[in-house]
Amino acid sequence: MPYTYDTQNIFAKILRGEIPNSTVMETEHTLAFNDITPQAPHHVLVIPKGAYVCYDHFALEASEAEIVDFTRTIGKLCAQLGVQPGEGGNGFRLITNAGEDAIQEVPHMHIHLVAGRGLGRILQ
Ligand code: DGP
Repeated sequence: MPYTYDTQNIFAKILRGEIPNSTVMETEHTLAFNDITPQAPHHVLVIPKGAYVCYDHFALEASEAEIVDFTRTIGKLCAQLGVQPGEGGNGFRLITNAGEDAIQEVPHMHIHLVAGRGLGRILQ
């Protein structure tokens, strides 16, 4: 199924600089900024700069350089926030919503990085 990217989605506007954001980290292919409605002391949205609708679109069609950059940026963010469980932090959770059933609100691929409080179980 072809992916149709809406260039007017809010994250596309953020990437074009049309809407302000609270940037936490920026690399060649990736932008990370604070969620406008934080659900935890740390709630960062990590997005590729490329026009990908959702996770599967990104995973299937992004270049290896984009995927590596994206993945490494999340690792660096965990280090910057001090939440790495192997390094004395208390841990974190990554969430990506894709499509209707998952209630994806913004149709530009993003991963929520949430940390800083007990997060409970999400799957039983
Ligand atoms: P999702 O349901 O996974 O598509 O979550 C979208 C998230 O985007 C939601 O947690 C709120 C956040 N969000 C929506 N609009 C804006 C915005 O203009 N700025 C920022 N920083 N976050 C936004």
